[in-house]
Amino acid sequence: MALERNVAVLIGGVGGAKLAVGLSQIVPPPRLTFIVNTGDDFWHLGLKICPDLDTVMYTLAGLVNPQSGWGIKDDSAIALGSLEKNYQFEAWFRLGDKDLATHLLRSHLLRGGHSLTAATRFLSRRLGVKPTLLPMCDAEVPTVIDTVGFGELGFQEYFVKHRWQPAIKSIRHEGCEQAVLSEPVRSALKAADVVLIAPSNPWLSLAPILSISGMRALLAGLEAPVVAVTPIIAGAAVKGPTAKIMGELGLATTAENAAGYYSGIINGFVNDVRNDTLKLDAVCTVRFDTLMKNLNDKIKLAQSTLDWIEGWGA
Ligand code: FO1
Repeated sequence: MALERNVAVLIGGVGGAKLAVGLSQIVPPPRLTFIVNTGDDFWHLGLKICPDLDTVMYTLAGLVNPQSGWGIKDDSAIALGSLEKNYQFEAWFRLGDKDLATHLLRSHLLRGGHSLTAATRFLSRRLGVKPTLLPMCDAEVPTVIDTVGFGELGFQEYFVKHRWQPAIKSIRHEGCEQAVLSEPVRSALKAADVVLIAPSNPWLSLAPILSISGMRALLAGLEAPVVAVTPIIAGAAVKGPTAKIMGELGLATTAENAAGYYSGIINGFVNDVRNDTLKLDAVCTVRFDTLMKNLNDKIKLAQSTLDWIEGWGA
């Protein structure tokens, strides 16, 4: 039945991209839209870098570096090496040569007056990505992290330069009140039969999407089910700083606390079989194996989730 439904997915980077692969195998491309976090974006060396958009794009194009989960596989770093060797430039943000081509072209398109939505469509289509990829909005809404010891840091300074080690005091999304939902994002959500929230970091990857003015209200007002997949398995995150951040925010690392973050938005939550059973107010829950180690796991989780939601109407 999944084949007959429009599916829109709110998604961050590496963790979410695994579910994206599963969904892309079972939902026809015209029915599948990914609304991607751009809070991690920044201008670096004069280039616009959109890490989560690129991670989802490269993953769906079959180009992603399987070791890191970001960047392009078998890439070289000749340009970066030259910056370091010839110019003593501190290249803390690793940009491969093939990856640089994406940033060059995107920056060129943006400087030529195209929106990020249009530039993303151009790049993803050229790489053969069939589902629709949309940035969460066209305005820049950079995530700024107030830390203990280092003050406010831009997202990539916090995440890459400081290897997400500084403790977080608070997180803000600069310009989120002025940013508006793009028409393609609004239409994709309104046309969706199911909205999924990928198992990305709620505080770093999903919060920027939810911060755009009008987004929470739109989601809360949808008739379609809105279902999140747990980013927490057996008291830990599969990868990255989710558990550490929950601790810094005074939250125990439980699926219940992750689900609580989406309260008022979701009416379904896919928990993991390794977690305790949850009872959430006004939210249907189910437990599946959400650990996606291979392609089969990714397809299975995507299929089970859509089948489970389909069963609600039965
Ligand atoms: N992550 C790192 O840990 N180190 C890097 O040097 C790095 C470079 C990089 C370049 C392009 C790109 O699209 C992503 C890159 N990432 C890097 C990953 C990325 O910054 C983070 O994983 C996300 O922002 C968090 O979702």
